[in-house]
Amino acid sequence: MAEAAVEETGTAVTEAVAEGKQAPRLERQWTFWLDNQSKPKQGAAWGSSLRKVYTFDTVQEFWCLYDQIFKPSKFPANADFHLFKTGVEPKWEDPECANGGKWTVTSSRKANLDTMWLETLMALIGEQFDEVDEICGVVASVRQRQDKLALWTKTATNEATQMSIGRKWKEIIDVTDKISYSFHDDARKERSAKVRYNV
Ligand code: MGP
Repeated sequence: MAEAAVEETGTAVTEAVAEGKQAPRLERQWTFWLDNQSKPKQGAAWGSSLRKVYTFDTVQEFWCLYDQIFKPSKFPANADFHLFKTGVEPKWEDPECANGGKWTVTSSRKANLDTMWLETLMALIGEQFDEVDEICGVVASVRQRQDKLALWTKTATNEATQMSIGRKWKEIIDVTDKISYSFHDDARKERSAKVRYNV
């Protein structure tokens, strides 16, 4: 889907929701972001194509957005999708993420990525994690070789909390293979950050 179409759909969702009855509010606001690097500009800095797409706080808006835009399998390789708490930017530089890290799960089947992504989105907006203050958001990365999903959390050094989140996430996305946690701080220093925890 072209960027312009994403924008148009966002406007249509706003109008549809405005016309509708008062929808029940979610516990908090969430923001979808998109980084479409399928046609990267030469020499462009990381993040130059990262854009905030839509902020919502009702289930109604969530389903409109998910159905019409945010199915990772619809996108070409090298697109990243994000759902983050509103106010937190999906960057290591954000104060909420700066001392954080991420649990990562890989998927070699497109359909699988869509399913895990949707299960994770529903768990986040439905506040299913006990350590809710520790969650920053989730990123789906569409890649030629292997798609990825990463759950970003706030305090990387808090091993007990991260392990608990990792276990819960595996249940939610129905994964039995080991998943691994890396620190953003390590990723800043070297291209492939070492694994700090496994669950
Ligand atoms: P990545 O996309 O997190 O790694 O970072 P991945 O997914 O293993 O690689 P990919 O090739 O499949 O995308 C890739 C590179 O992007 C990093 O080495 C950084 O140079 C840059 N980068 C990624 N993130 C998330 C950030 C960020 O938050 N801030 C900055 N400054 N650079 C980043």
